[in-house]
Amino acid sequence: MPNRTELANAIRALSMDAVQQANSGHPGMPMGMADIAEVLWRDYLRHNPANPHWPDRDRFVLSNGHGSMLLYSLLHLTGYDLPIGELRNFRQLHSKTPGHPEYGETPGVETTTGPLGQGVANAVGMALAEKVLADRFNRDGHEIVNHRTWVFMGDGCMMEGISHEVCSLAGRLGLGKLTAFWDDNGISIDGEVIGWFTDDTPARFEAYGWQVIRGVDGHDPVEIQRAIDTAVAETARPTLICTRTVIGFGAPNKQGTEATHGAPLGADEVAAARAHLGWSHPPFEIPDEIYAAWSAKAAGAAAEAQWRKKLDAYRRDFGGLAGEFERRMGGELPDIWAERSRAIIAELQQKGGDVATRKSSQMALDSFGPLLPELIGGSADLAGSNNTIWKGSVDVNAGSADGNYIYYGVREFGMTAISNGIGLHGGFIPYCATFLVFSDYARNAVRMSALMPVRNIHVYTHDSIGLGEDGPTHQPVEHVASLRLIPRLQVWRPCDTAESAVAWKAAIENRGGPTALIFTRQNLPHQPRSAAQLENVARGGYVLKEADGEMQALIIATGSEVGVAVAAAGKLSAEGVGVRVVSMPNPGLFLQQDRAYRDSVLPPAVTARVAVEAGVSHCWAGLVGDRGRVVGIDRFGASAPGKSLFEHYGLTPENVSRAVRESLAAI
Ligand SMILES: Cc1ncc(C[n+]2csc(CCOP(=O)(O)OP(=O)(O)O)c2C)c(N)n1
Ligand SMILES: [Mg+2]
Repeated sequence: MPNRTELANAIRALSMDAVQQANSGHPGMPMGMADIAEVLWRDYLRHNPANPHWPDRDRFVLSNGHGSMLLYSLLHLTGYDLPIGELRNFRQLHSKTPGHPEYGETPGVETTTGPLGQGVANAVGMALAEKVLADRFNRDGHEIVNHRTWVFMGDGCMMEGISHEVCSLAGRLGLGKLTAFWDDNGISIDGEVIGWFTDDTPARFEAYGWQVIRGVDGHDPVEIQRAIDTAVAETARPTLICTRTVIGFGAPNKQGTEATHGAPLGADEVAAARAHLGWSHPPFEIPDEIYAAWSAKAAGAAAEAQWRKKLDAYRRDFGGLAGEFERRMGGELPDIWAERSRAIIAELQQKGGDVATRKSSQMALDSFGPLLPELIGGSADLAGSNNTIWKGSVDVNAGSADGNYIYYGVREFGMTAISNGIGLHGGFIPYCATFLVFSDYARNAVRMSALMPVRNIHVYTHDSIGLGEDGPTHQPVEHVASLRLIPRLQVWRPCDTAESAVAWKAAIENRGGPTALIFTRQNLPHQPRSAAQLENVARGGYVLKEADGEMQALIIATGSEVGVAVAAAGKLSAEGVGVRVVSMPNPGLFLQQDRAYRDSVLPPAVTARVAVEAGVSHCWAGLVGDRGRVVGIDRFGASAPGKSLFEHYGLTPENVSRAVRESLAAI
């Protein structure tokens, strides 16, 4: 039986060899954290390599994702479907071993990491999801939800502000099954961190309400084991284990320096490390007895089988709940969803009413929410403004987590990345909210939700100058356009209650990815629609108002400008100009419709076109064409009542009609 050091050295060898082979990558962290990983993965982590999706598995997150070879080595050695050929192909096109761990690319990778600090935020979301799910489904003697979340983080994760946001909240929420390991190696890319990072990290985490285990030798398996035992014994607080390590451990001339962080060690140093570690095997060759000692296949299969037995017993006693648990973990919507959601949209269309779309959003939640116990949301301290609390909202807190509403505090980035983690965990449809202008604070987590992709509903209210007096700091101008730039992100800017409900429905049904829902602060007029028009909202753009008489021009509008467009069309009609109004709450989705549909909405022969949107104008150029005009806002807003700003910036029926006349004159 190989000893622990030899087992850890298998990680070191695979990591330095793969980086050397790729001539690119980060050997230092995997070599430094190998001993910690060996103890955690072989003695504690409950996982089944044959089934990476087993619901009650422990979650492991590599927040310092540059050390991806650590994770790939672990997955390979313990028996996941990640053959040695994939490690040889580290960082190559179409390999399952991308530069940083990517969700969906490699079996066993729970989240995409690399943007430092977000992994720990995802882990907080996963631990929170576990706690909420456990409080919902577990019954006396039937603990069907009982797993832990483990996360590795480096100095970089600690320095990133998001770690403050999320670890603070994790402490408040008492996430006792979350354990973080801080790779305290004193090094980041620019050198010894003493020049820029001298926080008292243990005291910081104690101040958050965490259990902190200080001064663990990250190369001593006995100390590591003792620390993990202490973490597991604590149920009310998350635990930070501070492990002192040597980056690049085992590379005799480079260890302990930034030289090992993100570059191949070089052939000479790799050879020297082999000699130093006593690892005599050629690259990518692992002796059978080391594979045997690492394999988690038998233990993993047994752990899952034992859990399945528990689930069977649960099903016998609580059949309905068991079915609900399986439905939710499978990501299926309730049977009644399709029919009821359609009916709800028809009812809201009927009901009418001039309301702010942020209120429409809440009406959608009030209607859809009772059908969806998996819906879990919150706002970054703007619940009353974002209207994220609906009549079925129940707070989640440390003592009782059986709820569906999270008070995230003023933590937009942390909230969004936590919400990604909840989505990744499974069993939930998460939403999170703030003012649209602060989507920038959250932006990289929005991007990550699209990159992975994971279902997460980003709710943004106060969507333009229309919010008024708070002024340009709070008035988004470029935000809708910039969200539309993120591949795969569905972006909806609805114009009234019915469109808002359709947008919510689409977001809920967007199982494979994220959606941004953009709502106003100010009231908007209700738009009448036929059943066929209502049906077409889901196509992202549709004819809202047909031209009176011959169609001479088109106006395309979104959100709060749809009412302006309708009024402009009315004015023009009175003057004998026939104008069609197209409402386009989701231009990206509209552009994915088939050509016949697109041409039926925007007939190519009609080249007099105006787009109107209270934001930057350039994204409409393609749809309006050479002869078209865009009424938008290509500068910052101002502090004044919203109505006067709409006039000041020319978002008026008069100005839009003028633009239509200009466009007509250009053809
Ligand atoms: C948000 C973000 N900023 C910058 C980087 C680039 N980067 C990758 S690793 C790293 C330094 C990390 O230091 P540490 O966590 O101590 O890693 P170690 O060198 O100890 O492995 C930086 C700046 C990144 N990946 N993510
Ligand atoms: Mg470091």
